[in-house]
Formats: sequence, C-alpha cells, structure tokens
Amino acid sequence: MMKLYNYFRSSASFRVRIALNLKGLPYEYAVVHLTKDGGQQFIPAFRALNPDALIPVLDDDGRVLTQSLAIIEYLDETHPEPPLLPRDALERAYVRSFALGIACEIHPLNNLRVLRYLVRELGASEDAKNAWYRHWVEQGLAALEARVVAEGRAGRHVLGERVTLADVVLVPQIFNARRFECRLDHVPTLMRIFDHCMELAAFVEAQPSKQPDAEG
Ligand SMILES: N[C@@H](CCC(=O)N[C@@H](CS)C(=O)NCC(=O)O)C(=O)O
Repeated sequence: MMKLYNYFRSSASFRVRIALNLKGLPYEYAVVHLTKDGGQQFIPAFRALNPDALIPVLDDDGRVLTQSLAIIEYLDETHPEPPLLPRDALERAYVRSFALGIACEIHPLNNLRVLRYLVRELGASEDAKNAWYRHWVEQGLAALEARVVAEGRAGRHVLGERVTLADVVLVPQIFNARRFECRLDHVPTLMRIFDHCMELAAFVEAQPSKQPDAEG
C-alpha cells in the first residue's frame, strides 16, 4: 500500500489526499507534525526522504516521490481513471497553468517556513505576517478569478463539468484562505467551484478536520 507522509493542515498534502481519493486508492497515513518537536519535517529520518523538509512525500513501494503536483501527475499516469488532466494539449496547459498559479505564485509565499522567517528573522509582527499572507492570497486568487472569467470555460469545475488538477489545487488553497480570514467575496466564480467540489466525497474526506491527526 502507498504511504503518504503528511499533516492534516498541510494544503499541499490535502491536494494529494484528494487525488488519491478520486482515484480510489487506499493509503497509509503517516503523520509529519509540522510544529511538534520543533517540526517533525526536520527529523533526520524524514530529511532522508525529502532533503527540502517539506510534505507531502509519497512512498509507493519504496519509490519516494516529492512535490504534490509531480505526485498527482504520477498517480494520474499510473492510475488513469478518472483522468485529472484533459487529453487536449491546450486544455491540459490551461489546467496546469491554473494549478501552478496557486502552487507557484501563491502557496510558496505563505508557507510555514516563509512566515516563520518573516517573524523570527525579519522581526515582522503577527499583524504584519497576516497582512502579508492575505495580500498574496487575495491578489493571487483575484488573478485566477479574472483568468477563469475571461476564458469562459468554467462550469461546475474550473474546466467545464469534470474534476481536474485545477480543482484539486484550488480547494485546499480556499481552506487556507478561510483559516487566515482572507477576503473571498471578490472571487465568486472560484467560490462557486469550491462549493461544488465540497459536495463530492473525495474532497470532503480529504479535508483537514477529517484526518486522523486533526486538532481543533
Ligand atoms: N511545492 C511543494 C510545497 C510543499 C510545502 O510547502 N509543504 C508545506 C506544508 S503545505 C511544508 O511542508 N511546510 C513545512 C515548513 O514550512 O517547514 C508541494 O507542492 O509539494
């Protein structure tokens, strides 16, 4: 069975949990608590799996994979049904572009280690840290909303009526945005897609509160 090193609140892990659920793949849930013991991602045994000290990590029968989007594409290629990327090259590029708009442009700026650096090394206050967080989420999501509206390709999902990688990456980012009380009224199309995704079992079961390590 596959083993997923992850943490209930980690949105990059949440992406992989959704993909595993969509594919109907059972997995062992290995907790890497990001704050306990000074951060279990820094324990040497975990660093041996991922020198970048980031989750998720997927162990597929001894083959170790890192980076959530690479993991999801690997799952999609090894377990093609249901597909998470469209067959058409242009549509595939669109879906990847949307996903990368979150995974490259929003998420890394607000990762735990970046927020910690702002506070501990640069002396940012709690308010300044939260302002930074909200700025990049609100601006990044606004750009994605504008793109989705301009493209006119959204249905109940980012691309029409099918779940794709774009939805898989969107939903965890909205969870993070809510947790940090970001504005979301300026992205109604994305929120409509989010609400629809959260009617689907694969998304519901992958959410932080449903995980074995969930804390209140
Ligand atoms: N681009 C990476 C991001 C991974 C990542 O940032 N993971 C976070 C949790 S969502 C983490 O492990 N943070 C630990 C830290 O910042 O120390 C991916 O998509 O897998």
